[in-house]
Amino acid sequence: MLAITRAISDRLAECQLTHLERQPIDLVRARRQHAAYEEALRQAGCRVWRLECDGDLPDSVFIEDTAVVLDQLAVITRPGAPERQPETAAVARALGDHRPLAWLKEPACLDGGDVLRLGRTLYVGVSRRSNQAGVGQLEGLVAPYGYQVRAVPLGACLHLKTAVTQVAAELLLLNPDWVDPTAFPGWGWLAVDPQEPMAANALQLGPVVIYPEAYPRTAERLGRAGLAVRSVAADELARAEGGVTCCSLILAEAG
Ligand code: CIR
Repeated sequence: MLAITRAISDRLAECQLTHLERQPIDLVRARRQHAAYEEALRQAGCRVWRLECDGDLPDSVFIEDTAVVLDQLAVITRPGAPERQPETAAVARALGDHRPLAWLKEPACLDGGDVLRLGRTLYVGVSRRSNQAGVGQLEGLVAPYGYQVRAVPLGACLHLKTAVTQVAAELLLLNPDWVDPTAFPGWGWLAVDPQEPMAANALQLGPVVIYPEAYPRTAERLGRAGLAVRSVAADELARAEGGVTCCSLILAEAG
């Protein structure tokens, strides 16, 4: 597996914020945590390719939002925050070495954080960042490869993957206050601890679940379910509303 990451901008503290108050961000600490996250990716079997940051783009570390990468193609998104749209250019250049590219176009808006791939179905959160035109265009691009696209209504959270992620072969981790579990037929699910509403964003890589150490109660639930939790400190990027899925694009490498 290849994990593409992107270095943290000096302007991270000017990031987009939707649900959090702006607070100071310690850049040194954020970069240390980001490097430790990359190390966790390596230990889980990924080759890590860190793209340079564009210093003018505060949120560019959150690379997940710029593309939806499938085995057959990469769809370059049109992020819902206009300030974030310039982030896609460098990511498209990098992904062009690995996949045929397709682009979402105005009036589509879509953040990769709103796209949860479960087998051949792409669930897309209709959020402040991703609209129906984004869902429709994505469907048009991926249907020829046998993927279905399903729009999912979302509660008061930033992205679909703030509310639900896959943690094992047939198991989701979700916050039932933000997404209806019946939207994912055939999937088992585990709820986050009610005291940890932000705890549904986990990054599954094979048998390992990379998971923020800030949510010990939910981590215990994952452990009780028999999952191998690899804990990472991610609280500094969480001040910018970033989670563990959003700091990488994971793709299978050829050969
Ligand atoms: C934003 O609001 O766009 C960034 N500050 C955080 C994006 C996090 N992305 C993600 O979870 N996929």
